Amino acid sequence: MTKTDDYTPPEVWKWDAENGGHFASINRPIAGATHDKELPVGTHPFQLYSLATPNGVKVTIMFEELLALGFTDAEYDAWLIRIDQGDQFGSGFVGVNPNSKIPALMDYSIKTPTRIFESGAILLYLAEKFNAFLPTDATARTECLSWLFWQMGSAPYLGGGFGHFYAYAPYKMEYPINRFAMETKRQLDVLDQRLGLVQFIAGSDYTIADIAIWAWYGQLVLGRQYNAATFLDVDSYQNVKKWAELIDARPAVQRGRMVNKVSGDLSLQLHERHDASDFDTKTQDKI
Ligand SMILES: N[C@@H](CCC(=O)N[C@@H](CS)C(=O)NCC(=O)O)C(=O)O
Repeated sequence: MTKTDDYTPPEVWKWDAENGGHFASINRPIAGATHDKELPVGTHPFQLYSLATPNGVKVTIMFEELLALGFTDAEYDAWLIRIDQGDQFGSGFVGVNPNSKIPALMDYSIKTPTRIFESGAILLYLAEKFNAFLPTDATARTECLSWLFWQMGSAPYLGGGFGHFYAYAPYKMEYPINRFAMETKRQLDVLDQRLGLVQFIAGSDYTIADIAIWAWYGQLVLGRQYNAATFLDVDSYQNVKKWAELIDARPAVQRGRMVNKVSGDLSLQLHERHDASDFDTKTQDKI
């Protein structure tokens, strides 16, 4: 194994703002707003402040699925938060999510407008509010929530661990890449074994657990994350792959993926979403 042993931690860690890496310019060891900036508010009951990362698309997919089911009260405005430009540190955004991370949601449909942050909490909030994509039977509901929380606890090893060291760190380091590739593959095997037994993660129905897990692990096996499909041999997880393709084909998933997207094919980028017709008229190839 390649070993780099030229670093000895100092007695007390100090912030080195110039430490390189993909997110060096936005990472900092303190919380709170860096500047005053109010958030825009549109006309719909829900105001979403987000970006089409895996955590972001969980919520836009959920909204599009709810609207596809006919829940007109799930209409939403999706505003773009450019995390590479520090929008998550504006005072308005920090008011909705003190953790300064997308996605963040305001529900104005109730007497006391309510903020919801953390993508898993947002999925659960919407599922309970509309009584959809969450089983009502107690055992099935518990299974669904176990997998939802599994995703929330597991994905940081995939994103913050594997993805960071494989794709974003300023140079390649064998030890962390090995450690997090092993954990990511173990997690894929957990899913592959589960999906060998059931059609959807929580059982026979498509739920918020599928939406959350697909956003990370489904997109990983579809080759959309970190350019790592070959390295992780994602084709060896055939049950995950078939499930991922099934979900990928859902029209609401395809729409949800477009919202707040700022990279790739221009016809699939809808920077802001304020109306269902925006998908036909406001993608980046048309404006
Ligand atoms: N556990 C959080 C994670 C959210 C998260 O990490 N968001 C990232 C983008 S995927 C972000 O906003 N990063 C900006 C930053 O770290 O400053 C959730 O699921 O909502």
